[in-house]
Amino acid sequence: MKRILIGASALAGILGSAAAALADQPHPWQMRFQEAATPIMAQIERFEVYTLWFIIPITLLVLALLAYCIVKFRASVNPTPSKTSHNTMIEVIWTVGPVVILLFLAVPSFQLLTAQYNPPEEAKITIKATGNQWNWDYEYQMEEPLSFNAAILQEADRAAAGKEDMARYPRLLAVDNEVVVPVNTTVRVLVTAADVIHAFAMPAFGIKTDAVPGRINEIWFNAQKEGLYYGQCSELCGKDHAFMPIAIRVVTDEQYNTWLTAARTDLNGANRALMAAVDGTSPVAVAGN
Ligand SMILES: [Cu+2]
Repeated sequence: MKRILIGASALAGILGSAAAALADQPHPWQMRFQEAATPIMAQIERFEVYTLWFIIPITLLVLALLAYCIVKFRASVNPTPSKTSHNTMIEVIWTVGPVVILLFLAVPSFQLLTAQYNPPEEAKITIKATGNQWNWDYEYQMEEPLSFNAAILQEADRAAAGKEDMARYPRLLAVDNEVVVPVNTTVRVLVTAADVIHAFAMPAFGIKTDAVPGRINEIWFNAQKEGLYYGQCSELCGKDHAFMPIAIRVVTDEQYNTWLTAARTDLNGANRALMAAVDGTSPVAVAGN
């Protein structure tokens, strides 16, 4: 018995650490959101649960009323149907009730919407993301700008890129050049497109906005957990719409600064050095010891 318990707790530990390492990614049969990495996504999750407290009772109430009416007022036991057409009390209740419910939903909903558009502080980094058919251009807007293209990681390039770990660099989500940002930093993303409408979406950050040619949409995030996060273009944009993922790597300030300096002259080298630094100290490696 004791052995079973030890085995079970070891298994739970392994599953727990594996889950932590992969918390930033979608997984098969996922029913809920990816784990929140920003305060906004946490707020979205809270609002979703809060909304369910209204939706579920209302659905059950309507279902119960329907069932009651179907049984009680069926034709076979009501040969002469009632001619009742108005009831003031019921009409007041079913007008005032929904209004009150909508108010309870509207207030936190507008609070969330306001928070999504108003970063609590001036963004420290501004990155412009331009959607192309079918990849993304990124431009770090600073005195000495840094720009690069990020496309889906081709299976043939996996080994050369050092991205053979399928758990960390999943098929259809991994890219050749990730966006790199420091943890606990407010980042502004200016989203636009060069050809057709795309959409920049990062589920764990709670951001999704259209990338429209000739327009700039502004969003922001403040990732509070290091890791590699994946999103996808979320607007049907042509035949390779499903093949233009978005990958953002959240690292420490120090790792970010080292990467940024190196990336200006050698992006590939900077990415390789960062991967060695980050993947070497990952939760997976620690759990394996
Ligand atoms: Cu697209």
